[in-house]
Amino acid sequence: MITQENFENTKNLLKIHDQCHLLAFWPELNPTQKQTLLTQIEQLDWAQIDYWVENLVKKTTTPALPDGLAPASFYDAEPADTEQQRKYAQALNLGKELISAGKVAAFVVAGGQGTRLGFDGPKGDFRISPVNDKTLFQLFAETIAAVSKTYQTLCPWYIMTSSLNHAETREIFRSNDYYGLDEKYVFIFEQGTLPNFGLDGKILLADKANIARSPDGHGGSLKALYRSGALEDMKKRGVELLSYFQVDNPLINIFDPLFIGLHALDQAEMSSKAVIKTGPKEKVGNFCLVDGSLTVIEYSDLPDHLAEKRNADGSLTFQLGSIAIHIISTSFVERLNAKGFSLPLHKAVKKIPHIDQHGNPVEPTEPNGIKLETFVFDAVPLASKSIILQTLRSQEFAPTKNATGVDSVETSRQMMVARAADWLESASVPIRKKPDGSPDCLIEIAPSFALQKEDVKAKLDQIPKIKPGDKIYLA
Ligand code: UD2
Repeated sequence: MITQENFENTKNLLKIHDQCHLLAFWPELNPTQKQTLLTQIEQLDWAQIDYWVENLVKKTTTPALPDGLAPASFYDAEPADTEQQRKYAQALNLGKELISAGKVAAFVVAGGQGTRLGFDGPKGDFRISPVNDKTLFQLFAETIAAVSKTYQTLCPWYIMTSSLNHAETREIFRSNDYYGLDEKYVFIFEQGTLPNFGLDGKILLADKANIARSPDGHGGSLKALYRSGALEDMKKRGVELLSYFQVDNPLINIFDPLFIGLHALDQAEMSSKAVIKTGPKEKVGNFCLVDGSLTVIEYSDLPDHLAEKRNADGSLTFQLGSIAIHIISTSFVERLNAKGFSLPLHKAVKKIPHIDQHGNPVEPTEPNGIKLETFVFDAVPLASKSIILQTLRSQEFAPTKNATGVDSVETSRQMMVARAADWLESASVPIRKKPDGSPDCLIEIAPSFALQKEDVKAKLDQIPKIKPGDKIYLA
């Protein structure tokens, strides 16, 4: 129920923050719309909004990075010496034990849409696999099923969606019968949103009764896990570690016992996988030490002179790329939320549909407003301990970002075929190559057939002779 007092309080609040236009269409709204709008206004973080407007929305300069950035240290993909060999072996066993004990869950952030792919829907529903045309969601589900079978457990799967695709994602899972997984082990929850701003600092209206908002970034996952009840659900199940990954990476090794084990052995709170960057400006985050504290600096924020800086041997000084693969301890998420925390906001200038002061819809053709979002890797410096494990790009990172070109559907499929060929060749299965070195056939290895290279050797009797031009599906 809206009281006059209620309304007056809101009006005053808006006046103090110079956002009175949000009530411009009040007389035209019906009671339900009025209630909706008042609730939306009340729920905004008014303690922060003026700060955001002054320091982010209206600011055209980017904040300077601290001096003295140093490269971060990391665990090599292969152990460097015998001492490390022992540690990796111990970690591998511990990782396996933790997975078997049901203490590790899969966690995918899937709030993004397939817009850059030219695909109108949740990105997880994009068909990516090279032979059987499976969707990203299906590949992940099959991996989780195969891991559960191998480790004789049931691995839960947490899926974060956004306001853009929550209902649709739920329906995709329902209509695909949860891809054969037990529905009780699939927890789908929605991330939060943040208001959109005009370049003048005014909050935009989507229509006369609704504030324009957008998802709060994958960093929002750390709050959404808590608010949605997912964390509570994990506690009940005894889940202690989350294997965090992005929806666009079909090569993800969701349950990597070595990574899980190193994180646990070192008592880390949030750990990361890294690849050696392809070049100074590859579009991945950079692992850096800032005053001794591990921090990820997005490629767009790392100045050229640092991105280009090289060691005496010619390698990049900041060579470690963040590929958005993390192990996150549930106790860390709990600790952050229990005492209250906020991640820094990053701004993006975007085309944002809204209504103007006359109530007419505006469909911008040029960027006209600001979206704010948080990045999950900004939680790394908040962790009491954080490790990095290097991984091989060819085995684990094939982001599907664009329709064509770099990090595209095409490169992602090529990498899936190349990895499958590599796994077969490692078991001495001959594969003919084209002059450019890529396999002269299409191969898809389903997770049920092999989760890792070593699994292939045990199934040699199931592999047909592969001829150039073949399309082979191994399941
Ligand atoms: C991200 C990383 C980049 C690198 C790269 C690897 C950032 C800012 N950069 O690049 O450093 O690791 O990935 O592929 O993250 N998502 C949500 N909710 C949101 C926003 C995004 O769930 O509000 C999900 C999205 O569905 C996807 C992931 O987060 O799974 C990454 O989003 P992106 O594709 O926009 O990330 P990108 O390309 O900026």
